[in-house]
Amino acid sequence: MSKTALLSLSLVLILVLFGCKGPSEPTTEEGAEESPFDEDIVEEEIVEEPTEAEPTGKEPVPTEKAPKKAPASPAEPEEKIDFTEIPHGTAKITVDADSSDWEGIAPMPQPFMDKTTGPVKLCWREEGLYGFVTATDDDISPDEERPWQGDSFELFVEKDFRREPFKHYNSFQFLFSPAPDLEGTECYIMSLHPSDEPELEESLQAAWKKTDNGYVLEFMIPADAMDPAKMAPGTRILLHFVISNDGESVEQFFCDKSLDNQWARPKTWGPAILAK
Ligand SMILES: [Ca+2]
Ligand SMILES: [Ca+2]
Repeated sequence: MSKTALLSLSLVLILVLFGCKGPSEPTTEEGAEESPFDEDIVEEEIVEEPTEAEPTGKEPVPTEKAPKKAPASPAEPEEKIDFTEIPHGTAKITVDADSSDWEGIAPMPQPFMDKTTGPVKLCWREEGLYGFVTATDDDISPDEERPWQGDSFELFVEKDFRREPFKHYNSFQFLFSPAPDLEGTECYIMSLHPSDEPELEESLQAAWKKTDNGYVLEFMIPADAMDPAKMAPGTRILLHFVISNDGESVEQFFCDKSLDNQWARPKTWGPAILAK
C-alpha cells in the first residue's frame, strides 16, 4: 500500500468517527431540558397531599368539643326593683263604703311621705282591684268636672309595667270623689287615659260615706279595665295614688303629684306587685 493510500484511509476513518459523535449530543440536551419540568410537577403533587389531609383529619375534633368549651353566658344581673306588695283579698268585698270586709288587710305604705302605713288600703281579687280610703276632711267639696281640684282620690296605674316617661294607652288615671249632691253612696267617677273608652269608665264602681272627721270611699276597678295587667300573683304594675283636699295633695304614695307633671309620667310612679 502506498503512503497516499494510507493517508486517505485514515482521513476516512476520522470523518466516520466524527460523524457518529456529532448528532448524538443534542438528544441528551433535549432530555435534560425536560427533566426539571417533570420534577416540579412531582413536587407540587407531594406538597398538595398533606395540606388536604390535615384539615379533614382534625375537623371532627373541634366540632365535638366546641359545645363543651362554650360556657353558658353569664346572665345579666336583673335591675333591683323594690316592689310594694298589693295584698290578695281572700274574702269577698262589697263596694258599699262599709269597711268590715277590709279588717284583715293592711294599709298601703307611702314611701314618698316616709310612712309605712297610711289611710289607703288596696287589694286584688280575681274580679278586679279594690280600694278603701279613709280621708280626713272637715269640708267636703268635690269638683265634678275637675276632681283633682276638689276633694278626691286619684289612682294612677301603668298596667303593662313599661315604665314609660310619658303617659300612653296603658297608663290610666282613675278619679273617685264623694258626692254629697247625689243620692246615697253614689260617687263622681272619672277615668282619664289617652284613648277614649267610655265603657271602661262605666264599669268602675265606688261608694262613699261621711264620717265624723271626713269621709270613707270604697271602689273597685274590674279586671277587664285592668287589662293587660292580670289579676294574678306576680303581676307587676306602676302605681301612684293621691288624696286631695280642695285640690291640695295631702296623702301621696310614691311621688309629688304637683311637681314636674309627675301625674303624667308613669316612670315616676311606684313599682307594685300583686302578692300571693
Ligand atoms: Ca265594703
Ligand atoms: Ca275638702
